[in-house]
Amino acid sequence: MKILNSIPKSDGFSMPAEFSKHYGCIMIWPHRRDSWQYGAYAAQKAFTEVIRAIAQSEKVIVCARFEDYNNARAMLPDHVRVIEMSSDDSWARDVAPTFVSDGTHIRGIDWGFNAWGGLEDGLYFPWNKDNQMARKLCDMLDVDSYNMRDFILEGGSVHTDGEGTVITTEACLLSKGRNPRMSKEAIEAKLKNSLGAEKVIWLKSGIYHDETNEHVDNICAFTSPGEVVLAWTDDQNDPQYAMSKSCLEILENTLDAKGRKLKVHKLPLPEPVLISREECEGLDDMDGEPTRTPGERLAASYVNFYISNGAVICPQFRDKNDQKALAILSELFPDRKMVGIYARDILIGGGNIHCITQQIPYFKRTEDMI
Ligand code: KQY
Repeated sequence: MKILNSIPKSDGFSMPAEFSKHYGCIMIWPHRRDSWQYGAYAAQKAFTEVIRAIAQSEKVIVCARFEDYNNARAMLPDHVRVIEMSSDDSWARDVAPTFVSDGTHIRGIDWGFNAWGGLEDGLYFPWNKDNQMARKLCDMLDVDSYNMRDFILEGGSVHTDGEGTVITTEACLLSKGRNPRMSKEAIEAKLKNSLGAEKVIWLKSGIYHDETNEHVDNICAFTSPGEVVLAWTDDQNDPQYAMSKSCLEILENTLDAKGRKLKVHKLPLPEPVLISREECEGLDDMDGEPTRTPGERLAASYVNFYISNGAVICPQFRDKNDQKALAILSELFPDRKMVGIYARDILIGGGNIHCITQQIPYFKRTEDMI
């Protein structure tokens, strides 16, 4: 594995869309007791359901800490690979590499990770184990790794159509805790050069009360080139209404890199999901501040789905819109199975199914690889 200081776009590499063919998926076994209630047992069950669903159509590699290896190995099917790796928490989308491809080979981008805002408004300290994961995973896969640790970015803050367009949010990428000395123009140039893109669409905001400073992967996602889903509510009294409406206006009035007008499909939101007192009591206090308070609204959204080779794995909230969301997605992904997974125990941690997964694009393995 080489550590590269060149620019992916100049090297002919770009980020493929999530809906193109995968080699597999990386996930991390949940363990952190201030993220996952009651010792993370319920989260481990929910992660296992997600892993099983993804593993039906692609390889899944699960990183587990030394302390968790035996339990993870026992809970997961044989065809899921479990490897020992240190981590601070379990958000593979944000700490595993963002993979880029030249059509034959892949390389991983190793962004700087500071727990969604560092000492400014980050969510835990320290985060050094998470920050090392991308490079270690490239080493494990024997793919070269771009050293971009001087630029703070999480995978959940960008989506691409694989045809030159990237979508992100200003609320996240221009936040004070990430790259405060960079202008919007400089950040846009960095995204284009790293992800091999021509156009960046900047949404203003994401999902209300999303503690990542509103990652794009909870509000908007590409379903095919030129088509996106947008998390939506018709309730004008909900603070989410103005946020989603502003995204809609931007998406409807921007052309993508290929000059197409985007087709926007509204994906309804569930009723607000509030954390209960009992759930809060199951969260350890590790830094003198409670992670959550009873009645707090969680950032629930059906947009936080994962597209595997054979299925779309979508969070469910036991809400009246669960079936509606699956029906809309099944129209947009006619060749994939829809799998709904009850995801409250993932949501309590602060993200959802997309946030705990990172796809590895399809590539040809050479013989001397492990
Ligand atoms: O990508 C995400 N949504 C991760 C959120 C992490 C929250 C930590 N409690």
